[in-house]
Amino acid sequence: MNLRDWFDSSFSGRGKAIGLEWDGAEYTFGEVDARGNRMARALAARGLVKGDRVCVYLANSIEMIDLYLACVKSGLIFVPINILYRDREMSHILGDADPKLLVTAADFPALLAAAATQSGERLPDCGLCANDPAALVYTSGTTGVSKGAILTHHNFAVNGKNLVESWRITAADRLLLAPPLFHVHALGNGLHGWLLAGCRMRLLERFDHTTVLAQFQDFQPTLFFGVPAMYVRLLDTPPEAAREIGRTMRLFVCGSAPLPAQVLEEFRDLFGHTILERYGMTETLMNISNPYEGERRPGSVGLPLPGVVVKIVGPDGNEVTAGETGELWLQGPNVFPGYWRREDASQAAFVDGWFKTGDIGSRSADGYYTLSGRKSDLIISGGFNIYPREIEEFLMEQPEIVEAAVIAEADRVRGEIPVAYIVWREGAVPAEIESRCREKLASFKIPRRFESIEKLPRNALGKVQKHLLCPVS
Ligand code: MLC
Ligand code: AMP
Repeated sequence: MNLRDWFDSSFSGRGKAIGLEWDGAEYTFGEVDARGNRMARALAARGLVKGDRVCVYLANSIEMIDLYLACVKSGLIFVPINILYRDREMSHILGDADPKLLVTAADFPALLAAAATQSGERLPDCGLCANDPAALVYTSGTTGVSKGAILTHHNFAVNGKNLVESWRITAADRLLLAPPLFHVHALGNGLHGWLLAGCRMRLLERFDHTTVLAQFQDFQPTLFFGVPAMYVRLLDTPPEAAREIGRTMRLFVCGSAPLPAQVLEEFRDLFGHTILERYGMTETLMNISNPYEGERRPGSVGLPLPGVVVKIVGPDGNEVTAGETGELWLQGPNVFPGYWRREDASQAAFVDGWFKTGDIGSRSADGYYTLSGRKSDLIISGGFNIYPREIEEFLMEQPEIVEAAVIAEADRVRGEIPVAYIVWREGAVPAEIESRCREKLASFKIPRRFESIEKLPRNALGKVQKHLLCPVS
């Protein structure tokens, strides 16, 4: 099934029901649908046709939803770009995705004005197939260069159906959505869950820990999706307010990075809810989830979602037995077909039809999966992925730096933060190194400390031994 048909059947009969709250205003599903149709016509008027890429560099907003719906409805490929990215990071994506249109906040008023002159009536059929790409979502590869994961209508539809059924999302829910729509967490789970279930959603521009409590109190959601850093922030909620929120909430879901068992337990004491932890990836959307009914096991990501097949493979390429550790390989209708225009990387990502996640974990005798690490030195900070090599390459472009290594350090709120170890050219330690990083890199990638070191520890083959610098504790 393609998403357009599915959204249409979800919209039908709900035209007058309030579907969206954004920036203090309410919108019916009929208005959300018509806005998408108008935007689709405005894009068509600019000459965009099925298969063209639309890069979108926007913070969460109703306009981002308009654009997503417009793309889905007309077979355009939606390419969200992390709003925290700077020119250097964006230019790679723009070159690679080769879009017909880039939409930023600056161009938005003109596009919106054009959309306002269009009809909101149902669009003509555009011959969509289930395997047509709906989005390219860029994910930093182990090489430091990001690759566009092609996500089809079918990938998103299967994922959405799985989540709506597994997490019992219904039209009666009230979803408070705070994570950024440029990642699959908010896009694939939040936006699709909302549209497929036909519930009411209040969209926030971002998770701001100073105002989110007031949002909970005012909106009284039943459903919340967050990364662990958000749950750590919510632990600061005064006990009485937390209990009050807990009374109207139905389900808190967490993912994108490991949720420490202690946070799950402290959260349960405070809010009276056991967070449901699940595991996903840009390339596969959601794979494994703790059950809605049944044991939500602290420290575990749960059981495979319907249709997802998981095997754990040891270093010799053979499947290991329960309790043993190895790399998680996956198959399922949620798994992406490959990377955009990267045949080499796509081939390297699969073995005999199995997608190699790069995540290390084990399965218990009763079928629960636990993740214990990653094959690459990927750092996940607040749910945002950071490939050390990208930062190291930038640092080594600085004339004062001989070499640099970036590693993860444990952080109470963000899980991990990047720290740089730097070998400086003699006598040169520029104070402005941090501001140079800030100018060129997304804020979450900026090393939180710069440690000077005489030389980097290397093994006999010359490979940097990062574990000797400062292990994540
Ligand atoms: C973070 N920052 C933002 C921002 N999010 N700035 C603007 N808009 C946003 N949406 C920046 C701030 O500028 C700041 O930079 C730093 O991040 C921390 O901000 P903070 O206010 O102190 O926030 P904090 O309480 O630390 O929480 C950060 C956070 C953010 C949790 C809100 O990390 C976040 O939104 N994470 C969600 C990431 C996500 O959705 N990942 C899903 C990937 S998909 P500075 O420099 O001032 O410190 C995936 C698959 C799966 O992984 O399984 O889901
Ligand atoms: P991304 O490439 O941004 O989609 O990030 C996907 C990665 O996030 C996965 O490969 C995991 O390493 C990590 N991840 C997602 N959910 C969890 C979780 N519940 N626990 C631990 N790691 C997770």
